[in-house]
Amino acid sequence: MKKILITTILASVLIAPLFAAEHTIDQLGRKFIPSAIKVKVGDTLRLKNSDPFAHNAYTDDMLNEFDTGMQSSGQDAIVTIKAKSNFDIYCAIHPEMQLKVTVE
Ligand SMILES: [Cu+2]
Repeated sequence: MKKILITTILASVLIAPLFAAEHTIDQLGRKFIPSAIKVKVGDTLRLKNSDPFAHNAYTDDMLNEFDTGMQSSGQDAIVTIKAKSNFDIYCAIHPEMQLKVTVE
């Protein structure tokens, strides 16, 4: 039983990246574009910054916690979806910015 479980975990860790998708989100005009996204565990979010000033994306979600730190204009930040949990991403500099993430 333990062997099957380990094999299953190993298989999902090894195979998951093959099916992982990258979703591009722009930060433009103090908005996340799009403002809502559906993703799967293992997918990555590429957060672009097309504004001429910095952003700092983060979430407080316990399972997917991250903080990109100060992200300069033109820089990309990559975030990997770690767990099934619906959460919001905010910008530490612009409180009005919000991105709804649904993990299917
Ligand atoms: Cu911002």
